[in-house]
Amino acid sequence: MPGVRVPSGPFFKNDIKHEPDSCGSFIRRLKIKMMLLVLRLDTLKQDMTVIVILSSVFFSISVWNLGQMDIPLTTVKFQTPGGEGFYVLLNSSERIVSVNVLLKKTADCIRFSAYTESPEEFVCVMKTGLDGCFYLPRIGKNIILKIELLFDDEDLVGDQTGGAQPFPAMTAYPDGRVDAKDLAFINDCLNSVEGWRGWNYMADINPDRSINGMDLGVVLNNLGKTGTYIKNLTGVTVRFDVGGEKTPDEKGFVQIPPGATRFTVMRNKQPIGAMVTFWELREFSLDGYYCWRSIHINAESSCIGFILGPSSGEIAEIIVVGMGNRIIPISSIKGIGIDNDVLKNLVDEQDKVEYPPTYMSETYFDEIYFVRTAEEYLKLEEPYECVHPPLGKLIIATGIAVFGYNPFGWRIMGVMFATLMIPVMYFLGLRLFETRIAAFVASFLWVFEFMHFTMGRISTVDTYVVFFSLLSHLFFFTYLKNSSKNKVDNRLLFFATIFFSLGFSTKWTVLFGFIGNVLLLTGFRLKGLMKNQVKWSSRIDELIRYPISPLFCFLVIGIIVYFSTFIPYMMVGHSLLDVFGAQFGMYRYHATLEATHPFASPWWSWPLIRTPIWFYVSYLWNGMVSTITCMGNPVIWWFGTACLAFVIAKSVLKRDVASIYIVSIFFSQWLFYALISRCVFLYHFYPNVPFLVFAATALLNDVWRRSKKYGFFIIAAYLIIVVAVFYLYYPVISGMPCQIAWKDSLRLFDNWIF
Ligand SMILES: [Ca+2]
Ligand SMILES: [Ca+2]
Ligand SMILES: [Ca+2]
Repeated sequence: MPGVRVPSGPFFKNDIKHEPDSCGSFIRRLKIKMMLLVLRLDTLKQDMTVIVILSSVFFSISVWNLGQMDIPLTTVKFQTPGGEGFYVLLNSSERIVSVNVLLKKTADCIRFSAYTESPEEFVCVMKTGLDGCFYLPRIGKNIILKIELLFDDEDLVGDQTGGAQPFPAMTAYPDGRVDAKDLAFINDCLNSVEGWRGWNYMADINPDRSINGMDLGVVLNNLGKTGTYIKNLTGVTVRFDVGGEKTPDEKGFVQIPPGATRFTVMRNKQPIGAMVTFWELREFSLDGYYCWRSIHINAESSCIGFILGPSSGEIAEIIVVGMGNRIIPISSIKGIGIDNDVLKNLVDEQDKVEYPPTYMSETYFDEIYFVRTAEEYLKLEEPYECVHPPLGKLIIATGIAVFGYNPFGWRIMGVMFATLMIPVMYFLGLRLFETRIAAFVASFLWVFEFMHFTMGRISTVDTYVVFFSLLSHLFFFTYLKNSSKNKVDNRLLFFATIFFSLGFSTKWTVLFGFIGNVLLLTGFRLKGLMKNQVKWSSRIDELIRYPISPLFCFLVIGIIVYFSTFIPYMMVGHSLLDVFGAQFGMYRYHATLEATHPFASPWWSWPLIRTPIWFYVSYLWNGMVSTITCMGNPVIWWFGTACLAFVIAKSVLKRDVASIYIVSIFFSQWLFYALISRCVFLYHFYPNVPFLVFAATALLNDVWRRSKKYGFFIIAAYLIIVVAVFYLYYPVISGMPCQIAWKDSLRLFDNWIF
């Protein structure tokens, strides 16, 4: 590296020579070895070695549990005003804890009502006349009826009670004989009307919503008679007064059409008497993008039915979960007004299901927008998310194209770019401080920085933003530094502008840092011109010669780059006019966004890590949890923030270019957020975290310069603490399952919710 000052070899040798012998030969040998190790950082070959080692470390710890590659992918699409549905049958009646639905995509929500044959959902029982007719009870809209038994024997009319099993939920049901028990039952209910206390639908034999002498008369008429009920329900249908004849499902359930008030049970088109039960439906409304949603059932049943409300969406898989998180095998799935062949996709990939789910097999936080939009770009569908320019989503799409549509594929490009940031940090550190130890410290800290790690693994676009902005800073700073030595290299400015425009094509926020760079560049140039040029006109001429005119030319190229990232947007059927319209749309979105969020935090609180963002949680078994929080490594953030004071002092007192650069870019990228009224999050601070790292590096580098011996141990101690804290927090920044007690012990403040 030309122009880089490095610690010279003899300095160390002298140092080592003067060590007192009392240190012991082992420690002395160890010290010599460590010093030699550091000395090896002296060559470019060692630059690459350090970069490769640090990058490999980061890549390995990021990628090994990034996400599954084999996930349920066959889906069923629903687009319906409601009414259809399906039911799943189990091999036997089991205690069902929950049904879990893997939503592939929902336009709004998938709404449905679910039912089981559990006593908790039983509402009432009634018996039709021999003609199969009865009114629909006034027990709420959300009910389903079930045909239990049939009878075609007139002698059974009036047999309303006295039964034992198999209907544990019901207090009154027939036993096959009309006797004194039935008489007593009707007598008890006498003189009540529907809805009153003591009302029982079973007692209303003559169906007129009141229990009176007529009902009692029927029993008296048939007293002493016996008969047998028919359990075989083949050929049964139910006709409703609003029209439509429905066939019961395998368990006898029949959906009640809206507006119906009466019904008739039929067998082979002939009315027949029936005992009918009514069950409550539970309503659910689910939304999401490739994520699991759990429906609490807690019932004993061998069947679970789903009746769709007005819905639009796609479901990938459904599992039934029993006690102890066990996935209960589904024996079959049947449609209610839906072809059975279509529905098999809901239960065909049971072996690929991770339950309880973790981030390994589903989307979390803003992935629901970015993965979705990336997938849509790949399929040339209308992109869902349009509040940021397309480049970030196109990069995500590249990963999906190579590794397939799965959590690993969604996230791998983020890890790649997060890894590539390590060499950028190294070289920016080298340029800023001109020592290899500083380059090493900066890139080492970057490996173990929480936000860099967490944001690198989530499939959002911030990693690309920071990568491009850092690269842009690297070229800007090199240009600035060279031009202060009167070596103007416009190629550097070109790359600085291009990387800025790539960042700008991902998120507009890189503009803040770019403005900082341009102001700094102009300021430095003007300061130089104030010395050399006397007249203002010639100063302005010079200023236009550079940096303004090359910057302007490169910006034009940058604008072309920016708009070319919209080509895929045009490929899905948008005109150039739409592309311009999208610019205003994006601006309007951010300018008028008034949403609030429990994990939003004011800009000034960011360096303190006051409000980490809780990205994901899934409670597993045995007190384990998979949780992901987005926060900073406190040892880097708090120390780095404190070191900023040192850097500010150095930039003011010593006019040190590197210090001025760190301070200017840090504050230009940060203070812009003071002007923004929309709700902002800790991750908006991400582009500034490298500068906290550089602030910490600046101080450590100074210590190193003053005393190699103490510097070495102070730096080593600091880096060890950083790694130790990273190790402690690894489960909660990665989502690796850990004990809840462990996770809770890491919550140093009440605001640290994860
Ligand atoms: Ca499937
Ligand atoms: Ca009876
Ligand atoms: Ca009656």
